[in-house]
Formats: sequence, structure tokens, C-alpha cells
Amino acid sequence: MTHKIFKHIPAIEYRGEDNDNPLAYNWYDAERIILGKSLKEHLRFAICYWHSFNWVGNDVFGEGAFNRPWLSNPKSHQAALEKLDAAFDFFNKLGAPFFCFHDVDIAAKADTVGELSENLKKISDPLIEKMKENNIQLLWGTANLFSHPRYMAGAATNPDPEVFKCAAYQVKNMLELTHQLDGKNYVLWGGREGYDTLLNTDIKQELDQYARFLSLIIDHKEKIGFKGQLLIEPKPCEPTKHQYDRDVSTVIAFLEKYDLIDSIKLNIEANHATLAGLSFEHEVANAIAYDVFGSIDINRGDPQNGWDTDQFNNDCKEMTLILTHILMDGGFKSGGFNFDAKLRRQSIDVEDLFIAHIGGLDVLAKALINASHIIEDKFLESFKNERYKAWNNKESQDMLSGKFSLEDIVENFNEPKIRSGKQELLEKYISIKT
Ligand code: XLS
Ligand code: CA
Ligand code: CA
Repeated sequence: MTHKIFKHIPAIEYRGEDNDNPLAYNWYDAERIILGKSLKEHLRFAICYWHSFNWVGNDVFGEGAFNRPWLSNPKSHQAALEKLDAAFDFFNKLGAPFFCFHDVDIAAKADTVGELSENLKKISDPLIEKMKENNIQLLWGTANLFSHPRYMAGAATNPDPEVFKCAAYQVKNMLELTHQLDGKNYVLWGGREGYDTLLNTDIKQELDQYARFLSLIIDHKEKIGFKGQLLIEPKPCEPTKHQYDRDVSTVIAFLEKYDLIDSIKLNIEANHATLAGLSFEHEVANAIAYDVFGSIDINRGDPQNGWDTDQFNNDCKEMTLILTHILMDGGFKSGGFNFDAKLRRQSIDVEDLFIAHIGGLDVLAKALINASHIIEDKFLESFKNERYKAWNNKESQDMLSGKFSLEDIVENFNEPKIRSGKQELLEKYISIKT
């Protein structure tokens, strides 16, 4: 069903590189085959419910600025249904294969977890209908364990076990709904699993609680037969001063310590990487190297502002590098690109919401095509192979596999011949390719 505020917007079509209509794709030709798969199959893009349908354009200094009629009565189930109509109309017009949501995004607003559970049950049948009717799948579901004041000191890591139980109830419900909707993943973002001050915080106790919480989820996932992938989404801070899931390496250390590493992979968000003082490319490459790469929340920060601005991605060079890593790793398995991005508060026209997603997706499509050229011409691959070549000989392989002791190794060595790292040459190559 078309929602009245989107009535004048046509279905978004691919019109080619030279198109100058902002309500059409220049690069995203969904069925175009690149390296054996269509762009749609490679990118697996999703629209998020929270920024696009559950946010009125307020900020800490100002009230809502957007025309989102369904948000004027947040406690009404009728309004939740209207939001569902609007959201699926939007997904459809963009040709989105996936979407993502939190429990609180889709259900009518509730004061208690019990009421939330009731509201979620009420919306689940209409939601299933919408997904079927429009052939749109769930990339991931998640529970919001950070907005309600009961979670102000954390959910799983709260000093109060009653809060832990409320969080467990919310996750149980959302995990089961995600399973029922055949979601491809389930995300855990620990927004308040951290601290504001160590004066009132016992880190060790909180980490133990968090690990227990995750184990319970893993067990329940097995019990209900949910085949989707569990994903943790790292973020260093905001809303808490320090978050336990600070970055990829920190999450890996935590998962290893509590023996959870085989059951959980990571959902990497671009803006969270840069908030942690790392590059998005580093976080993706690091997750791949440790075999915990799962999915991506695509957006960008602002180079001058130190917070999570969640802007739409627009850097084709950066995305080309990201897509090269992902393609070299064989592409997404259960994951995809979720547009966890929001409009600027001044972008009040309904068209702006479309243009933002079209622009972000076109950048990904163009970057994917660039990445395929980089992979096909093998320049980077050959360079790296050549650089590490000496590790392939028998002696080096034995050294790596642990065959020799430190004493054996130093028995016979030569002063090495030093070589150029060729960074400028490689950067020049990437500039030409993008
Ligand atoms: C907030 C996070 C959040 C998660 C889902 O910064 O990005 O939106 O993706 O809870
Ligand atoms: Ca996110
Ligand atoms: Ca974010």
C-alpha cells in the first residue's frame, strides 16, 4: 500500500551513468552481474527502521522537524500499522531486498517490557504479511536495551539483576520473532554495556554478567533452532563514556576469554570504527583476518566532529577498498550493508530520504564495480604475493609451523636485503581505479 506522503515518488529505476534525475540510480543496476553474482546479491542492502521511520528529526537542542505523521501518536497500534505501510512502501520503491529493526521501532511504544511484548505480538502478523507481499527479508533483528531509563546503568551489565532479567525477556522475544521472520542475523549492540565512571563500576563483575547473558542467548538460539548468525556490534563510546565492545580487537579478546568466539561474529559500523580512532577499512580487514566478519552498518562520521553523526556514505574510494576486502574474502555470507544512516535535520523534504539512500547505494554499486576491476587485474594481489613470497619456501614454512626452536632459527641467518614498501605506487594505482 502506498503511503500518502510518498505518493508522488515513483519506483526508483536504474537509468545509467549519465542520468541526472536524483530519483533514479546511476550505478545500482540490481541485476547486473559482477564476478558471477548480481549487484543485488553482492550488496544485500537493508534499510533501517529506526533512523528513517522512527525519528522525527529532533536533536539535543531542537524538536522534531520531519513530516512523519505516524510518530505523532507513538502509543497507538494504529500508528504502528501506518508506519509499517509507509516503511514497506519506501523499501519497495527503492527495491530493497532487506530491512532491519529493533523491537521498539516496530511495536507501539510501551512503558513496561510486558507491554512491549504484547505490542510486539500484535504487530508480528501484519509484519509477516508485509514481508511476504513485498518479498522483503529481514537482514537482522535486535532488541533496544538502551532507551528506557531502566537500562541507564546497562542491561546485561546492570548492577541490578532485575534489569538483567528484563533485558533477557526482551532479547528472548526478539530472538524468537527474528527466527519466525527467518532473519539472517541477530545483532547485539551494547550501547550501555559500559560505564560512565569507574568510581561506581566493577568491570570484572560486569564482564562476567555480559558473558553469561551472551551464553544464555547462544543456548536459546540452539534450543529454538534459529540458524541466523549472532553478531556483536562494536562501538567505543556514546551513550556511555566507555563501552566494553569498544572495537573489533577488544570484542575478540572478550569472546576468546569467555569461550564464545565460535558462536558470535561481528557487525561493523563505519562511524563506530572512526569513533574508536581506527579506520573503517582496518576494522573490516581485522575482522576478516580473525574470521569474525559478519555484516556492515554503512554510514560515515564527520572528520571534524567527534561523535556518531551517522551520515550517509559518500566516499567511493573508501568503499572500493572495503569491497575489495569483502570480495577477496568470498563476499557476505549471512550479512549485508545495512544503511544505519540518518538525514541531516534540515533535510525535511520527503525526497531527501530517497535521495540519501539512492546516493549511498550508488556509491556502493560503483565501488563494487571498481573492486571487481582491482581483483581481476591482480595488481594488488600480485604485489602482496611477491612481498610475502619468501615465506613460502620450506625453511620459512617450517619456522612458521613451529618446527624450529628459537635456538634453531638463529643458527643460520643472513643480514636481510631491505626493500621498498611502494606505498605511493599503490596509492596512485587506487586513485586511478576509483
Ligand atoms: C548505535 C547503533 C545501533 C545499533 C543497533 O549507535 O548503531 O543503532 O546498530 O542497536
Ligand atoms: Ca549500528
Ligand atoms: Ca551509529
